Formats: sequence, C-alpha cells, structure tokens
Amino acid sequence: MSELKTWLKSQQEIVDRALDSLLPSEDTRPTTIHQAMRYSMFAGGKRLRPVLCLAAAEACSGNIEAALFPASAVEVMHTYSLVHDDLPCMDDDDLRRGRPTAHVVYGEGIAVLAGDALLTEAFTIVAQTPTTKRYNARDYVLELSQTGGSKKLIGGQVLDLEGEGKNLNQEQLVHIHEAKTAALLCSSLRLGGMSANCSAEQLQALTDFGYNLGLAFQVIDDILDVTQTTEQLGKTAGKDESVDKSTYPAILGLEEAKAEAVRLTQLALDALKPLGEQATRLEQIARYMLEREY
Ligand code: GRG
Repeated sequence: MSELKTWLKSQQEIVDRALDSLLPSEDTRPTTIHQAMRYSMFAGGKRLRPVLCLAAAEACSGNIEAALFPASAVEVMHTYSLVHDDLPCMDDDDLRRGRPTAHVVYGEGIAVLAGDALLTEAFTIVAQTPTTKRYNARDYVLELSQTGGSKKLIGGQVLDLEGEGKNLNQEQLVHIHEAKTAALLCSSLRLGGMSANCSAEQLQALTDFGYNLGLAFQVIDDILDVTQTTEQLGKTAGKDESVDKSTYPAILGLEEAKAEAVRLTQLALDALKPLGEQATRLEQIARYMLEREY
C-alpha cells in the first residue's frame, strides 16, 4: 500500500503543477478574483478526481500530458461546486479542508464569482484536451457540461436542498449521490479514457467502474462521518446515533452500510475486467478507498 501512497502523492503533485500553470496567476487583474479562485483550488484537496482521470488514461494506454487537461478541468469543476456549496444560501459552512471557506475570507459576492469563474475555466481547460482518432473538443466539453448541468451536479444539489430535514429513503438517497458524487467521478474516468482514444468497450468499463466507485465513495464518506464523530465524542458508534437522517448509516445502520460499501466496491472492481492488467492502478485506488479508516 505504501507504493500506492507514494504514487498518489506524485500524481497529486503533477496535477497541482498543471493547475498552477493552467489557471490565471494571482497578479492577473482583477487580482481579488484570481486570488480567491486560487485560495480554494490550493486548499489541500485529495485530488481524487484528477488522479482517477490519469489512471483511466493509463488503463487505456494514454499519455499523462494529454490527460492533464481533463484531470485539471474536473478538479476545477469540483472546487467550484465546493465553493458554492459552502455559501450562506446553501450549506453555510465556515470551514472547508480545515481552512476558512472562500466567502468567509473574501466575502459572499467574490465567493459566488470565484465559483462562477472556476466553472467557466473548467471548460476552457477541458477544451484544450488534444483531439484523438475518436474524440475531439466537442466530445470533451459535452461530457463535462452534461455532468455539471441541472440533471447531474446541480440537480443533485436541488434534491439535497429539497430533502433537507426530511427522512429520505434509500432510493432517494442513491439518486442524490448518483447526481452529486458519482457523476463527476464517472466523468473524470471517462474523460481520462477519451483523452487516450479509448474504445466503446473501454469507455463502458470506465463508466460502470466510476458509477459504482462514486456510490461506494459516498457510502464510505457517510460511514466516516459517523465513526469519526463518535470517536471524537469518545462514544461507540451505533445505529442512528448522532447522524444526519439522510445518510447510509442512518437508513441502513452502520454494519449494513459497511456491507453496502464492500458490495459497491466489488461491483466497481468487476467492471474493470475488460481493461485487463492496465487497470491495476484503478483497482488499487478502489481498494484503498474502501480501507480508509473506519
Ligand atoms: C453545484 C453548488 C453545487 C453543488 C453541487 C458536488 C456538490 C453538488 C456539492 C459539494 C458538496 C458535497 C458534500 C458533495 C458530495 C461529494 C463529496 C463527498 C465531495 C467531497 O469530495 P472530496 O472528499 O473533497 O474528494 P476534497 O476536499 O478532497 O477535494
């Protein structure tokens, strides 16, 4: 596992360098907006989506230089969604990744605009992905815009807002997570594959892997929320204890939620079979995500 951690760190550094060169510098006028964009971009995120994008390109015999455009674009879109999600009119969070959120530091107006600018920038970046025999800029932009739109990321946020304070059932919860979490993970993988001129069969494998991995990621995130909170409180975790009503542990209980994470991860791993040995990194990442500390 430590070899994987070293590899992940090296990929994160490569992605950070690409983001640094692709985004407007802090002294580009008007400087406030560019500083706010960079404040949120370089705040210590795990870079999971870009790393998946690069690993998908590798699984389809692609090269990292081409894949760095979609890898950066998905992280920029992800960051926009976090900046807007934290706003007072949404989740109203003061902290993100252990630091004050963008609206706390720069004010609400600049935070809204920084999110808007990041979203726009994501398309500028993804459109620069080199053309392959099968895919071109139109395909890359369509892929990202469908995922960012009202049926996926934004639609998921709408369902989340409308579900606040309600007891959602598992089907409703899955629907939100498909849109809010799985869609962008899926597109990260698909864009990596597309930048590597993947075949239709490879693209389908990456799609199925991304969908199941995205749902597993969310189940694991919900579990960690419970176990880490109860750990902090010095308690033993149990069903429905100190958890939001609309999470997997709240609906299924902690043990069932863990079993669901294992089941979804296995579905993701099964989906990789058509990609053969070249998908080893993707397989390792999926297993590693499941082993995140409970
Ligand atoms: C369009 C405003 C708007 C929102 C779209 C994606 C989203 C909906 C909201 C972001 C908040 C959120 C909790 C999304 C669920 C996905 C998730 C667990 C995000 C956190 O991703 P990590 O863990 O974060 O990869 P880091 O900080 O590592 O980048």
